[in-house]
Parts: sequence; C-alpha cells; structure tokens
Amino acid sequence: MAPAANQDEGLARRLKWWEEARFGFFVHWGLYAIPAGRWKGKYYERIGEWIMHSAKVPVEEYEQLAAEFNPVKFDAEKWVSLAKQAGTKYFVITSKHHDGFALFDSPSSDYDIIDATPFGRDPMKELAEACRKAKMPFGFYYSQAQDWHEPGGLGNTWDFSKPSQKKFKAYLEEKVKPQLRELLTQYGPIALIWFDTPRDMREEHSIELKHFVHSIQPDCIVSGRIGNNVGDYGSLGDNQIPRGGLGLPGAWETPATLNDTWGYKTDDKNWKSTRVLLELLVDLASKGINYLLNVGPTAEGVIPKASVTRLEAMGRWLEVHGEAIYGTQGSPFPYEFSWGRMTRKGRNLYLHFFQWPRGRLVVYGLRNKVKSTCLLGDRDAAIEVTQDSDSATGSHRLELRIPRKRPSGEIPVLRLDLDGPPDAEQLPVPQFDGRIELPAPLAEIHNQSGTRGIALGQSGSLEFWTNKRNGVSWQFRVVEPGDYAVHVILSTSRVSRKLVGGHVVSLAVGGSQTESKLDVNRRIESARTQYFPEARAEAGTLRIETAGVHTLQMRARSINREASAGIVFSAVELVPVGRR
Ligand code: FHN
Repeated sequence: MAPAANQDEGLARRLKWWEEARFGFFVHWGLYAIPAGRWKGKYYERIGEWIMHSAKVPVEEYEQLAAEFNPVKFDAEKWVSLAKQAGTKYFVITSKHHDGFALFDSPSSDYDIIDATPFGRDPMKELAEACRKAKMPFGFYYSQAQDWHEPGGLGNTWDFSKPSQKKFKAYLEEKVKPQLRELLTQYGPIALIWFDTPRDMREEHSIELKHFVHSIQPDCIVSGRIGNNVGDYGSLGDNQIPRGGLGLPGAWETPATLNDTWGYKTDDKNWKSTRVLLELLVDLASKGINYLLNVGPTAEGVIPKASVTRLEAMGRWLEVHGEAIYGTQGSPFPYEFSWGRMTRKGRNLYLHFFQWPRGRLVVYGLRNKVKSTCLLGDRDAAIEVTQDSDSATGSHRLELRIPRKRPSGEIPVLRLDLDGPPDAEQLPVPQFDGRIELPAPLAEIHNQSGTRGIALGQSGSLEFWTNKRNGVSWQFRVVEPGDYAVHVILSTSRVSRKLVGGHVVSLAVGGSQTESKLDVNRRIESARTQYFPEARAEAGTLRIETAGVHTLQMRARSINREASAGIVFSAVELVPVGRR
C-alpha cells in the first residue's frame, strides 16, 4: 500500500534529496550499550537495545544505568566523517529508543543525558553541528509508541499493565510532543524523524503527530513507521529485501544491520562481509529502495572496529561506482537477474555483476539501442555490443562481449549509454541461462468475490492465498520451446517469518500440466534470506511447444491449514531442462 501521504503535492519535492541519497547511516546508541547484551551475567539472544525488555528489568533498576553513562571517547566529527567516508548521504540517530531514555538535552524530562548522566554534554548538539559542517542531512530516530519507562507508553508489561487509550493519549501529549518539539527546535533543520514500531497507534494519532512535526519543520520527512500508511515514505521490515521488487507505489527504505543487533552487543560477532553489504546495497537500489545501515557504538562512544573497516571498504567501492547508486532508480526490468542487478539514471543503464559473465552476456527485452559502454573504474576495457530483434518471437536481444578476466573490486559495474531512457519489456523473458522468472508483483490475481483474497504484501510476496477457489497467472515470453522445470519460491510474510510448505498446487501452460506438493526442504541461502527465509520448491515439469507469449496458470489443490497467511511465495521459476 502506498503511504497515503504520497498524494501530497509537496512530497516529491521534500523527498527528492532522500531518494537520490539511496544510502543512509543509522546509529542505535543509548544506555543499553552498557549491558551490551548481558544482564546480571546472563546473556540474552535478542537484539542489544531490547535488554530491558528481554531481562524484564524494572524501571527503577534500569534507570541506574544513566549514572554510569559517560561516553568520554565520543567524537561527533569522527562519527560523521566515517558516515561520509562510507559514502552514506544522510545520518539518523536514536534520540529516544524504547527504553524511554532521551539521549539529548530534554528540558521536559529528567530522564535525559544532561540531567541523569555524568557526561554533561549533549551529543545530539555536537552531531547536528558536525553534520551541518559536513553538509550531511541529519535526522532523529524517536520511539513514539513503545516507551518502557512510562506507564502510558507501550511495551513494559512487567512494571505496568497495558495502558488505556486515555493514558496512551496522555503519554503522547505529555512526553512525545514536548520532546519532538525540543528535537525540532534545538538542533537546526532536521532532515527526518524516524518513528518506529507504531503499535496501537490509531490513524488519528499518526496523522496528528505527522502534522505536529510539519507544523514546526515543514520540510522534515516522516518515516513510514509513524504508522497507518501516513508516513512520507514506506519502511520495509528490518533487513528486508523483496525478491523481484516491491510492486508498490511510493518511496521505500530498508533499515539494516551490519551484524544482527542494532544497539551494541559484545557477543554479536556475526558481521556481514563487505561483499555481502555491497550486494545488499545494490540489490535494494535495483528495486529503488534506500538502504539505512546501522552502527551500534559502545558505551564509551566508540564505533566498533569491525563496523568501521566494512564501512570504509564500502566507501572505497562507492568512490568508483557511486554513479551507479546515487540518484538512480530501480531496474527497468521487473525481475532479478541470476548474474546480478541493474540500476538506471537518465539514459544510462548500470549492470552490477555479482557473478562475472566470463566473455559473454545476453540480455533479452531491452528495446533501446546501446550507443556506448563503459566499465566503471576501467575506461579502456573493450566491450563489443551486438543487438538484434527476432520478429517471430518478438524478443529483443542484446549481446555483450566482455573481457574474460574479471575486473578487480567487489562488484564490477558496466554502464550502457542508451539512445533514450531505458525501455524494457515488462513481460518476463528468458535470462542468459534460459531461466524465466515470474515474480509475484507481475502476477494477475484471480480472487473469487466473497472470499478473502490473495494480495501482494509489503514484502513483495503474494500472501493470503487461503482459499482454493482463488488463483494466479502470469504471461511471459518463451524464446526456446522445450521442457521447463517449475520451481515455486516459497517465502514468508512480513509478520510471520515461518516458512510453511505442504500445499498442493497445479501449474499449467497450454495443454501441459503438473501437480505437486510444495516442500520447504531446499532452502535458499543468501544474505537476504538470513532474516526472511525462502525455499525453492520443485513443482514438476511443463512442456512449452512454441516460442512467443504464453500464460502460466497456478491453482491450489489443497492449502496447509498451519499456514495462517496461506500459500506465501515470491516467484515461480521456469528452468529449461538440461540447463539447470
Ligand atoms: O524494536 C526496534 C528495534 O530495536 C530497532 O530499533 C529496529 C530498527 O529498525 N526497529 C524496531 C524493530 O523493527
């Protein structure tokens, strides 16, 4: 669903810089950096900033951490300079997380860094100043609904019972609004307020808070997690990357971790490699989604070395390849490529190679003429281009002869300079390896009236296929007739991360039909499936007799009742038999 505010006329203007930025720097910092994942010697699995909740620490006990918070090594200029070096284009930091502690000078509260800690400095003031000097847009994360310190806030069930709407409203009036006013008046222009976990926020609350922010700073962007689709842009789940693209209107962002936690946790050493981080950045950019990448500094104010080295390496790649990320839009093709991803800008198309094609690459479906090419970082590389179109199959074919030797650098990028803005066939067509991917957002949904229908969720997957009378279909183009193995990519909804198989489906193209039980045994291992699992379920073979446009029909024979969201899947793949 598009954030309702996307209808707002001034929105495109306000969001322009943010959409062009594509890559942001996120900081989760607060009292939770002191326990760093352990409470009274016990280790807690959950993300570091949730320690108060995980260990059910009473407010009075948790409050005592403030007396210890003295981040003497904090250096705002150093943090902002790292954000710059990493190639990020906006900076967002937790001003108040769910623990309720204000990491800024909050005259309306005693539970803030100035009144409650020995530090005596306002890090937000120093960061705002450093960002201003570095021309880096600066924004605040603010947990508007969950506040474990307040009886009127949500989430603390060990000290307080769930607040009534009246109490929650009082909390919004007496804590949230005064603190937002402080954040929006004490630190100069604020680029964005990153609201989070809008639990129990009624639509009227979300709208009112958004107007409140805009009444003080009209250009300040409001994140989608203000709730009820009223944000200026949509926020995907943490570390979430849709497979084939979102298929939803509006601007989007994915907040993401370098390891698994947001707030510093001594024991979390599950760092993603630079290569994986760059792939995630590229993957998101290829779908027109911003990547807001998080660091969790220590209680002393130091950004962990493992974060620094990765971010610096990302920055080095961006120095050479930044033109293929900043100011770009998503791929003109509505599906992913097995060799990598695409982004576009003006008349340029950027091919980001996760796998180097070794000599030759064929792309079907690009209707433009390629005027010239350039391998970023190696302007002398010779690339030969051949283009033709086959009137029998209606397919446009682009062949690139590429040096066999893979260029150095994490992800090589080839720029194609076209005769106009990229114009790609929107029907799924074969890839270089013959595979045809039918992504969820391109499916035609056939819901019987009166039934709860299949819908495209905020994860780029089809969900709520709970009724056998409903079904889906895709049109696609075949270039080489023959036998195709069919795979259904089972996935999870944004809410339930449990992969469920056991459904029986039938798939048919023309007179060829196959029926199979879908299982989740073949997990797809990748950086993105670490948080949102996917499985490739084998679903038989179909014979496609002719080249040209065909329709694949997918029906449900039985749906596993354990799956609350029904059959959830992100794509169907057709793989030519013998080329698997
Ligand atoms: O509960 C928070 C979590 O601690 C962290 O702040 C993330 C960042 O996106 N947001 C919430 C969970 O989605």
